[in-house]
Amino acid sequence: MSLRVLVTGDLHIGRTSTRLPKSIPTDSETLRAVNGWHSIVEYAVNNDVDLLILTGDLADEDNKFWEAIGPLQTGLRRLANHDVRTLAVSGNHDHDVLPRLADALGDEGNFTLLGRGGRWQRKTITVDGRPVLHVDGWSFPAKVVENDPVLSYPAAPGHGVAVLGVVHGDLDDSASRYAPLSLARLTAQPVDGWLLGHIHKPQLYQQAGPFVLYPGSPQALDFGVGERGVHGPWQFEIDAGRVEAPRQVPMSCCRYDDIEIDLTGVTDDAGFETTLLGEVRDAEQRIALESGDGLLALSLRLRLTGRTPLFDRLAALSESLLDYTGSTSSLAVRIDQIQTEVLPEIDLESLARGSTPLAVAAALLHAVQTTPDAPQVQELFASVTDRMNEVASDREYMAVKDVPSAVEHTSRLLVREQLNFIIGQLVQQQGGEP
Ligand SMILES: [Mn+2]
Repeated sequence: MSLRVLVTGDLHIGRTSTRLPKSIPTDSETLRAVNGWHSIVEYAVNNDVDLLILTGDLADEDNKFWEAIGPLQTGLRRLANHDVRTLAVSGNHDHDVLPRLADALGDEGNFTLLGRGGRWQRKTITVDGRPVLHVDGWSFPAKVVENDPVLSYPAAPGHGVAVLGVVHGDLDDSASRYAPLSLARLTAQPVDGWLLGHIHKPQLYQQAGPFVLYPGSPQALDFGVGERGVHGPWQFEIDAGRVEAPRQVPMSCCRYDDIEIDLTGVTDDAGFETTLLGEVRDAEQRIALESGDGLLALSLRLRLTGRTPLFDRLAALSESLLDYTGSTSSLAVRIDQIQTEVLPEIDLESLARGSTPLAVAAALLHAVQTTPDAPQVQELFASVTDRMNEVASDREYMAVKDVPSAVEHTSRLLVREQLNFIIGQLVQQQGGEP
């Protein structure tokens, strides 16, 4: 009497994956988030899934209602025809769309929207007339919810039947306007597991007490913080009241990733080409293995690091790499960006002595690398972040694409990149080798 559960969320039907290889046209059907939904439906039908749980933000926005409703309806009917039940909660993006969808479906579709209007609701799943799982769900009643919905969780006992909680919200960010959740409060509840939505990065918290799972978006959509790495729904079994730990089913048709390539020891042009090509091919193979058969497109950002005498010619040397399209016919590759943090072959610490511009820059880079939490370094990151925000919100730059958003991660990268560049230039002005 086991029950197979598949869980996913944050599909954002209506969006399209971007920054992918040129061989895949940007208007290709393949890249639309809705295809992630179709893949999940097919997987559920072909793999004896009994219950599909959706953790909110299925549709991107209210104005995507018509784009989302057709495929969702078709998919839910197909699932119902194969005896797959579907439960969902709404998130901040589809607080309005999902209730309309549930009303439009009526009794067909074997679909239940749980916790309408922000009121917890329990649905009991039975197999052969016997209860095997209680699912407690809460749906976003509006675009913004400023308090933790788990505060009103009724925590009804399962009486020997497994219990799962489903809610869309922001974990451990108490200032969030999207249902701030607390890991401590979640794990203190008498449930076997929590299934969450909102964060696109897949993440499983396993500790004493119930597991807490963000399944993440099933299809990666861009180079955003949560989109890198493997994406797909998660699966687990429930047997005799026991809930297995969820495991991810890699499914996304596209993948975004960064790789770091250390160029220390690379001294000539041929060595540079061999090293880069070797590293990119290794990454391709590793990623193809991890990502499952559905992977069609890979977009990579390279970060070049280390010390090499080629440091001042890297831009020219790596230019042709931007035309790279992959080493197999089954996986199209795009090199999206090449970032360099490469120094000439110098000893940073000895260069940092004194008060010349070069010494000051060298001391700063040394501090950034070795003591990133020092007040002076933190101040530098903060002022770069402020300046980046200023530029990003300036009217003059509104039309410019790819102005990086000033998250701490980007400002740190930018500081390191620029210090490397400045030091490289100053060393060169001094006549090459220091
Ligand atoms: Mn959300």
